[in-house]
Amino acid sequence: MTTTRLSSTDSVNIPGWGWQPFLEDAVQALKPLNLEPYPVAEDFLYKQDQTGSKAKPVTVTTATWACKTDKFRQVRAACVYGGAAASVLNFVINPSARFDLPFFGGDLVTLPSGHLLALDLQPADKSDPIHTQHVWDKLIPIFERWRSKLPDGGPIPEEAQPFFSPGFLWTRLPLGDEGEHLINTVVRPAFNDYLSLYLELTEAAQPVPDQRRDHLLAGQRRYTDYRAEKDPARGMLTRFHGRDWTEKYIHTVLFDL
Ligand code: DBV
Repeated sequence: MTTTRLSSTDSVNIPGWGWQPFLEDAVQALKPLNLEPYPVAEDFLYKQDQTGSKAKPVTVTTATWACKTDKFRQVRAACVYGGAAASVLNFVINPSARFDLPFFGGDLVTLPSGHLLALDLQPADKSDPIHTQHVWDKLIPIFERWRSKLPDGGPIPEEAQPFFSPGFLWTRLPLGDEGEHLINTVVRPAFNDYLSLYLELTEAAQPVPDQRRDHLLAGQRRYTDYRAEKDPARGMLTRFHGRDWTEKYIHTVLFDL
């Protein structure tokens, strides 16, 4: 078992972790882009702790995969595994503000209560059609295709609205064979479709002037601040790894703009 990861682009290998194939798909899709490691402090590359009761301890692991490219300021995957207690892949691509690109976001979460699955290309400024329209025109047909095969995930907080696209794919699935089947036959191909559209948009993106960059950067900061403040994983990560580690992880790795 490899527990020493020296670089953020070394492969993540957490025995038993169910989201490994999704991360491998993403890394494969990114490979043509000339990936450089993204600096991540050792304590966040691979963190293992014990949680649960004294009688029934559970080993929990959080590993971070990350890279950067010419057009991506940061690509990072937070990989969390605590056996039946939790299995998570949270994957975000943060584009450089030099390009009129949304964020790629995937949140694949398995808890004892079931799976929560979210995919989106999220805008830095939802009110700006130059930023959104070319994305949404291509995203919505892909969204429609996969949404029809999944139950709706239910309401999301009103305050989160400015950060979602109309192609936000959001579902909750039960544990067990039925949920597993939909993950393999719908969620995984949907993840790959969203990512290939994102990489196609990235390839076409041309640098914008300074003034536009500043506008996009301001929107990116609003998004990142919101995600850091409202991170739904805060409670889980705090239980697993403690409050200091978790706050540093959220602010200096996960949402570090
Ligand atoms: N979510 C994160 C990070 C995680 C993570 C960095 C490191 O942003 C995991 C892990 N998400 C995570 C966990 C839960 C959720 C829930 C553990 C369950 C929390 C719990 O029930 O205890 C999508 N994720 C959610 C919820 C939404 C999203 C809407 C439910 C929130 C709630 O019930 O309050 N996250 C949200 C989203 C993206 C995203 C739209 C981007 C596509 O990453």
